[in-house]
Amino acid sequence: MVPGKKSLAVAALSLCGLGNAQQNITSDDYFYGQSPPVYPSPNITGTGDWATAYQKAAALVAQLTLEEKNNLTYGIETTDNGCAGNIGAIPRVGFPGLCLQDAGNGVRATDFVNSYPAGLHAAASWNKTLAYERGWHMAGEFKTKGVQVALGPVVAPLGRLTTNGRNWEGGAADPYLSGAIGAATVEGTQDRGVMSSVKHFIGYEQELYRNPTINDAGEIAIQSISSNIDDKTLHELYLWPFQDTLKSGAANIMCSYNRLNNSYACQNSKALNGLLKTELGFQGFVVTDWGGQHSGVASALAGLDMTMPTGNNLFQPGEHFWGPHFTTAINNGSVPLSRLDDMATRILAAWYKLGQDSPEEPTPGIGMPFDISGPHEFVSALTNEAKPTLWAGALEGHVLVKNDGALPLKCPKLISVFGYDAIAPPQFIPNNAVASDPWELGFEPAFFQLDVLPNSPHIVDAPAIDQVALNGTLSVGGGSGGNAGPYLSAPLDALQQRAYQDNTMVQWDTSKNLTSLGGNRAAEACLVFINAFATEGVDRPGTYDSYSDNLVAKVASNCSNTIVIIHNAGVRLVESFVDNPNVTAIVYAHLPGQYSGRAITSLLYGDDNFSGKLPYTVAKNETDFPAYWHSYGEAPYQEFPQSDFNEGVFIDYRHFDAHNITPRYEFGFGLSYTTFGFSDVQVSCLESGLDTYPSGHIEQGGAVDLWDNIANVTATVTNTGSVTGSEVAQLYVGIPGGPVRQLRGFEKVMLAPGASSPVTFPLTRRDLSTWDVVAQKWELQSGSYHVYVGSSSRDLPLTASFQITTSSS
Ligand SMILES: *[C@@H]1O[C@H](CO)[C@@H](O)[C@H](O)[C@H]1NC(C)=O
Ligand SMILES: *[C@@H]1O[C@H](CO)[C@@H](O)[C@H](O)[C@H]1NC(C)=O
Ligand SMILES: *[C@@H]1O[C@H](CO)[C@@H](O)[C@H](O)[C@H]1NC(C)=O
Ligand SMILES: *[C@@H]1O[C@H](CO)[C@@H](O)[C@H](O)[C@H]1NC(C)=O
Ligand SMILES: *[C@@H]1O[C@H](CO)[C@@H](O)[C@H](O)[C@H]1NC(C)=O
Ligand SMILES: *[C@@H]1O[C@H](CO)[C@@H](O)[C@H](O)[C@H]1NC(C)=O
Ligand SMILES: *[C@@H]1O[C@H](CO)[C@@H](O)[C@H](O)[C@H]1NC(C)=O
Ligand SMILES: *[C@@H]1O[C@H](CO)[C@@H](O)[C@H](O)[C@H]1NC(C)=O
Ligand SMILES: *[C@@H]1O[C@H](CO)[C@@H](O)[C@H](O)[C@H]1NC(C)=O
Ligand SMILES: *[C@@H]1O[C@H](CO)[C@@H](O)[C@H](O)[C@H]1NC(C)=O
Ligand SMILES: *[C@@H]1O[C@H](CO)[C@@H](O)[C@H](O)[C@H]1NC(C)=O
Ligand SMILES: CC(=O)N[C@H]1CO[C@H](CO)[C@@H](O)[C@@H]1O
Repeated sequence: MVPGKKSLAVAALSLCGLGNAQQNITSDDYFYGQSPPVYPSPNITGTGDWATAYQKAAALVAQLTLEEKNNLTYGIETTDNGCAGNIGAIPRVGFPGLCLQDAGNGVRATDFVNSYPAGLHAAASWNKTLAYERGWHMAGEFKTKGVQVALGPVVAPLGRLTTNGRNWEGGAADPYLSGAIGAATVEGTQDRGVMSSVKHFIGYEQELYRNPTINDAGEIAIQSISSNIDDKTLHELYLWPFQDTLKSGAANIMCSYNRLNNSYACQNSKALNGLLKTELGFQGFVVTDWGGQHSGVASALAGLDMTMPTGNNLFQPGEHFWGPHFTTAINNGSVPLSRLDDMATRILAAWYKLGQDSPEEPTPGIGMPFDISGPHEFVSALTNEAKPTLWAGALEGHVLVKNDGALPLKCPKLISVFGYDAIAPPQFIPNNAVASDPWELGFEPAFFQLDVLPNSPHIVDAPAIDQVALNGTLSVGGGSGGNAGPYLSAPLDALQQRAYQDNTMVQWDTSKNLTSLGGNRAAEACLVFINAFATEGVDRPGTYDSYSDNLVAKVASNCSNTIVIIHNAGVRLVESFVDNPNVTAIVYAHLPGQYSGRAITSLLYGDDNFSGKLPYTVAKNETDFPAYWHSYGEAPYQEFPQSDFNEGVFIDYRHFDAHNITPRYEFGFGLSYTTFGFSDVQVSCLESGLDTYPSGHIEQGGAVDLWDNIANVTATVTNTGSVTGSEVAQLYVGIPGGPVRQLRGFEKVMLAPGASSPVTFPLTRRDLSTWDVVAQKWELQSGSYHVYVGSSSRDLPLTASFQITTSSS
């Protein structure tokens, strides 16, 4: 394919005209027109706090030659600096280049860095301060290692698909929670002078068919999955968290692999020129996901600014899109020079805005681990100052969902420990650049019989894997979101350490085919560690597996105090054992990072209190979820697989509420060793000034008056139990005409026994509006707004309501 072919949306054909579908679709011409054309690509304007950076960037770009400007837009391959992506230096003007590196759990593919709790774990903490600190300390390590752009955080996938293999990287199946945690992460990261690359823009909700499938002749046989999303759903659900991170200053956005309304996300003009650069006023640059570019001229005109890892077509070797030859398209007028100027200005403005022009900025490049010839040999990013955040982060993402008095453990004389997930994996040797995350290190699970086969003919993008990581405790998921820390605290090791303190005896059997039940002595508590694995490149084959369920059943059959701990990289159903009277406690331990064992031990013994809440719904049955399996290519679209987001905004708890389905554990749920009471709900709402929108003034993040404070809800939380604990007070709002209720505020407070604290939830215009597809703007609704405050999406003891009247009604 030559650059520019299949570029603009030209014809408006509709899927409706297909009749009885006799004819298979073999050309993507058929799909043109489904994503509206939005051209030309908006220039950076330097609005808001981008003014100075924009001026500096424009001045530098004015000095650059065509080739130098072009060089800023595409990645170059190096063999010696270890970065996932590199932008070359322009020594003539003192620009040292950029290093772009994975990702969400800490610096990937190197040594002497920490392995942080995963995005899912951070979301389960519901602690914005902690998310900020996690971003800040992670970024310190990126900086020390010589990275300018950290390839995270993840706010897409949002978690539409229950079995998505990457839900653990972001993890909140709600745009408000995802946006709040994502925005705090961006602030922490960028305050440290490292750019966030918020990903993956947009509609990236399944791994199957995320990339084109190549046939034996080297041709593209199947195009990427198309996420077909209506305008209202896109705004109210999938764009929302991106908007929050842009408002927080995100300097970089990564466009995704999938197509959106059949147009590839990295050349979708409606998404990039329209939503991102016009409606949300984005000032920074858009980079492709690695290999996400599928055209040259078309992607440039649609708003793409940088391509990675090179300008070559990764799917058709020998062909190129951008790169050294892209200047031809500028010289012959296919792409206006002003577009290239804008790409270069956006990239350099982001660089100036983050202060990366400082002489203190480390040379780009992390160096190859243990490679003494590399530029950064033996650079340790490990510090004492990061430890409290790693520790708090590991603790707060654990969610206790069942406790029949089994926990906390009280100086037990004898405990038994079971399960493949209790022990450290057999290998941990991060001695080369490619084998330096758990997936590549061999923490991967062994194959065994799948319990639940996905409803798809084949998995094309990665080898099929099983549901569990059998080889040892799961502290992080697989793929580019994972990384390896300096050491790993496994549960059994930490429990043994704790036993020392109490003179406890520990029995264990972590053999894969449990052959004993811990000897002949009845333990006071039997701890069973199981997991639910997920990795990039493949969706999960299910959300429960009979191997682990049988393991729990076997232990519980002979132990009346069986405590189940699940390291889960996504939703994990528990129906086979949740009602077993011998299963006295269940913990969703998520993916805590390197302090995993110490954290769960401290929580099990009550040295620290549980304070996490589920950032997703756990159903009683998989059929209760609105979108459980991924979509695949069905005739007549088998070459162009389609995923229709027909459920609209009704994912996760919005779906369970709308259809009155009782979940096993609802969104927002989590127990503590203490109890909390809620009282004194009050609402104050502006009575005038509600019709001024839109003012027309757009800064990065969108129209500035979307962030006007329209109402406040206040309440009081009291610790009614006997130990100190933290509660996440949650605010849900029912907007007239919208879902029953949607999360619109949360505050986590720590309280001593008997203590009370006020909580305030400020509500913005956007929080209280719905997206009007005709007016193309957010609109407050006239009518009665219902307000709910409590400890989960279904435990909401406080209710109130207030009226909004707009003149348009
Ligand atoms: C369309 O594709 C399906 C599945 O590959 C095949 O069974 C069918 O025969 C094809 N129809 C036509 C008209 O080619
Ligand atoms: C996708 O198509 C829907 C339905 O026509 C439309 O509402 C929406 O704006 C389109 N979005 C994009 C990004 O093309
Ligand atoms: C971008 O700026 C250039 C230079 O001022 C101008 O020629 C071009 O028309 C602008 N593009 C848009 C879309 O405003
Ligand atoms: C542009 O990048 C290429 C590839 O790294 C390099 O060979 C060339 O010297 C660069 N050109 C300029 C003018 O810096
Ligand atoms: C201009 O150059 C581009 C890139 O090589 C090519 O795709 C396009 O066909 C050329 N256009 C003209 C009018 O020559
Ligand atoms: C594992 O357990 C199964 C059934 O419980 C049994 O049939 C099998 O022989 C066991 N394998 C080993 C190696 O003990
Ligand atoms: C069950 O536990 C008892 C102690 O309560 C022990 O004597 C017995 O051996 C255990 N059964 C098995 C099958 O391990
Ligand atoms: C519970 O455990 C006891 C042994 O402590 C055992 O006798 C009983 O059968 C178990 N019950 C179930 C439902 O497994
Ligand atoms: C869900 O329901 C189906 C059909 O009744 C059943 O086969 C399956 O085991 C159930 N899943 C769970 C987790 O109970
Ligand atoms: C919300 O509370 C803040 C802080 O107390 C106050 O400044 C603001 O005016 C309040 N807004 C409304 C709409 O009551
Ligand atoms: C939230 O995290 C911060 C930073 O780790 C911590 O200081 C604070 O205590 C946490 N908040 C609650 C309520 O637990
Ligand atoms: C790296 C590693 O130890 N992998 C092992 C995981 O477990 C399976 C099944 O027990 C082994 O076959 C692998 O060698």
